[in-house]
Amino acid sequence: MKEYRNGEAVESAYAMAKDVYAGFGVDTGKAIKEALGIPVSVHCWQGDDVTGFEGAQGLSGGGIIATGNYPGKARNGDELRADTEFAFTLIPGEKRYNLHMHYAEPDGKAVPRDKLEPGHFRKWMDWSKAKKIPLDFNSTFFSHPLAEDASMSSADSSIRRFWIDHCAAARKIASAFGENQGSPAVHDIWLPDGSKDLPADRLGPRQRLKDALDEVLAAPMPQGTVLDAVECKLFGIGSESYVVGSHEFYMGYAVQKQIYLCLDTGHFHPTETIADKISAIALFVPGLLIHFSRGLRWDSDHVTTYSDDIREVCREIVRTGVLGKVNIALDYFDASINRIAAWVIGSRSLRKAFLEALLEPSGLLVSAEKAGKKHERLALLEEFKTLPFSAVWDKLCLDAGVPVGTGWFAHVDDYEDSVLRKRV
Ligand code: RNT
Ligand code: ZN
Repeated sequence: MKEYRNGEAVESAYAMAKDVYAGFGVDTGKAIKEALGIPVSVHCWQGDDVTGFEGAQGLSGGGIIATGNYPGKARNGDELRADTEFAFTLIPGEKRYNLHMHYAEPDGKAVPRDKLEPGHFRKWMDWSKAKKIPLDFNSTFFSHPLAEDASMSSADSSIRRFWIDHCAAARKIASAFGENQGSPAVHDIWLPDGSKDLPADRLGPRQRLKDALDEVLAAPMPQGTVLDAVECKLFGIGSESYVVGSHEFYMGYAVQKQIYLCLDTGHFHPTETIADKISAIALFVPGLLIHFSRGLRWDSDHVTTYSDDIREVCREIVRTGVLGKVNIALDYFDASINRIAAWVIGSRSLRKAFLEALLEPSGLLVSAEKAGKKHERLALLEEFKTLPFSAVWDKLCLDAGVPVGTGWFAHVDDYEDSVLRKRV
């Protein structure tokens, strides 16, 4: 497909758009800069359908599923890093990279997940340093024989011990990332423990999970190296009736421990949006981690798009003024389409939503609200929907040195032909 917007066309459309926004008191240049500066943690697991490097055939268990068999998934660290680097050339703005414990590279040895150490992530850390891409991290409580029933909430003390040690080991690795990059790495704890049918005992597993988390978090970590986060979920496949780590559980826990709460946009009731939760929770926790995803019927992990839902979350983060205490991450996995394109679509859509939020003349909304002119507030919201936003977005891409509009398609096609299709 030929991209019709060249540099000149982008600049002239932008010049007009800039004037329109200036009329509303908005500095488009400042908004572009700010939008480009928001670090987005891109998830490694879209590159290989959450398979990891432990020799598994694919993602298994945990109530999450990657469907599809598009050719060319990354099969090892070198391929995943190469695919990521290529995807990053098409994604504007600051980026981080989010790893999972099962992406360790222990040099052909099979090291159990409770025995992994920072050295097993040496290649990732060297890459991170060389490319100046800060890393984030996740314990991996799925795709493992010991996680078939439950992990840190298990009634079996030896299984619980394994996963507590795993989580503590992951936290040390995250801390090593933090040392390596000179700024904290987020360590997110999500586990799938729950029950398909109505449980008789809802308290026991929650008590055990709380005790397990207490033990993991009790280990002191070097100051400023790791940000602990806990991620809730309403339900998953196989945990329709009960999830141990529910929203109330982790919200209570994060507030009590003063750690980060992770809200995944796909982890709530389909009509429930997390936009309204930001300001409420921000008052009680040191920070939030947002997993930008797209829930669709039973699935919480479709490719993130520029949807009303996501736009509202971004607006709310910006309006509330909490960008500084919110870590932004992507979380989805689609194996049915070109995986690089999936990264590019989700990442671009998210930054687009942040740019739009930063361009909102929100001062006018607040003034209308304060003056009791609610009709005007509503009318302004309607007016803002048709501001010449796309011209500013194109300019952001131009400034960032990434293809404008559909200009990235051809690059992905080339990479698919020359690299991905050769992986058999
Ligand atoms: C699952 C959670 C979790 C995972 C990743 C792979 O529902 O959203 O964040 O997607 O850890
Ligand atoms: Zn998530």
